[in-house]
Amino acid sequence: MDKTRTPSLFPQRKKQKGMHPAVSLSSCKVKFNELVIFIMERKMGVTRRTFLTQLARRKGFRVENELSDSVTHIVAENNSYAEVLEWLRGHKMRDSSRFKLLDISWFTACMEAGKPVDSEKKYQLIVQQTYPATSYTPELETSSFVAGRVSQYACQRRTTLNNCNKKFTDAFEILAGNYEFKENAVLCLAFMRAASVLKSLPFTILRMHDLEGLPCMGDEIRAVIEEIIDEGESSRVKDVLTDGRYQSFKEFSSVFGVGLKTSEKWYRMGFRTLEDVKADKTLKLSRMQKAGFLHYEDLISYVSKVEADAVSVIVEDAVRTFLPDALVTITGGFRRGKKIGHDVDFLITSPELREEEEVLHRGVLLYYDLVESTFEQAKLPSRKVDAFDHYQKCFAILKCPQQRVDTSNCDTSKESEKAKAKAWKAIRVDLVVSPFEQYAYALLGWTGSRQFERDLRRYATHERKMMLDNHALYDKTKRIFLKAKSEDEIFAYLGLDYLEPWERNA
Ligand code: DCT
Ligand code: MG
Repeated sequence: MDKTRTPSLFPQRKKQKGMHPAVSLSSCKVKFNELVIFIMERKMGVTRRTFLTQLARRKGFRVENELSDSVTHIVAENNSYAEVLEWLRGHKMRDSSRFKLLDISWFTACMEAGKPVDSEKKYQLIVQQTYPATSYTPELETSSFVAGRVSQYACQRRTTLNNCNKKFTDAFEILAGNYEFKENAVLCLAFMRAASVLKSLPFTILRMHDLEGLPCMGDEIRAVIEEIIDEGESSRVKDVLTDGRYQSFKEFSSVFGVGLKTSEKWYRMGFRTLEDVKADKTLKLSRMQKAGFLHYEDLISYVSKVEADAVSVIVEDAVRTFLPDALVTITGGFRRGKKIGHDVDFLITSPELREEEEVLHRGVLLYYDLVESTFEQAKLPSRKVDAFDHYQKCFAILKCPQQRVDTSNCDTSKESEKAKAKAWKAIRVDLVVSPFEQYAYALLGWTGSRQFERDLRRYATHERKMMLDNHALYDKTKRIFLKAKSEDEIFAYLGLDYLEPWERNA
């Protein structure tokens, strides 16, 4: 179960009134004199507040109905630090330092323990004051943060591109990449998950204490963080970056069409660099790899937003020639607000969609690898969190007119001179065609990030007994497919708060 949710022991709304006889202050013996609790009704409602008050009193806690001078602990639910302060000001309480301002999770922990638990940092409503100058954003100043409430699922965390912990997440991603090259899926995932958690934090980790209460922070992860805090860098990351095998795999897999299997094969054959590979004229390359080598320089340089927009125009024009009412949507990183990407992803649909194959048409494509649709109606969603979908899709390289940017006083190297001379740039484009009824699922699946998608499926399976993939959502309890017209509806079926695309950068 998701540990961050309030246990069902404390219902959000008590339906039957009078289940517990009213407990007055005098009828319960106070066992814990050292603290006096006040529960804020704001956003909680009177019924739930009464229920919690009575529960605490029965367990020997002193809970005041009014915000009197004797109160030491204020408990709030779904209120940010700023909201609590505002509320206190409205009640003529200017000095909030007199109280501990605590999240409901502290109260829950006390009830479970049957005694006061330490009001440690993870339960406190606080203003994060640890932003370094570079990542400080004023809107975060007023937000509240409760570490114990950070979900283990990326789909329950709002993750924007404002990463305050890049120093750590970059290191984790290098280590995860190395574990992937070594086919150690468990450690690869552990580092990816930890990176994803840190990306969602509204503050920078400055000391080990800051990790308290956060999910996915195992011993290996902590050791790396500790070293970076103490030494400024990780010796493990340094070792990986200077490791010959890692360097070769990194170089090999930078070629379009080269994955883990080919990298391994080339390494086993004694190749160490792409120059070695190219020098072997007997080596058989796939069509994709040949295109990858041919357009290598263009493809390893990032695609900018300006270029992505230009590609959009080309793709839309091309698709509309065949399907005048087609809906062409940018997905992937650009939909999540990224300014650069390794490719541009598109989802294409139309209420009129019949002959799909016409959509994925040649014309402007320098290379394309067409994958026909393999979708079967009424087939259950895949169980695998990383499974690929069955849409007709096309991994293509598109010939895109160079987007002129003023580089007059920048780079004058030979390479850039060569690039300027070329009127076009090769850009990797993924085109996916979905039937109109599956559009919402396809959009959600192709927007990413990968970690977000993995956790969304994991969440559906483990928390909701549902099966989700890029085509459908299946409720195993009710044994029905849930139809959705928008991403909103899918979040709602899963009982999740809606996350905007730019909050899915997990
Ligand atoms: N996707 C996924 N699982 C995969 C591959 C992709 O769920 N194994 C989804 C999530 C992102 C989307 O498809 C597009 O994939 P990429 O282009 O690889 O990712 P991106 O987020 O767009 O990253 P980049 O900016 O590097 O293109
Ligand atoms: Mg992409």
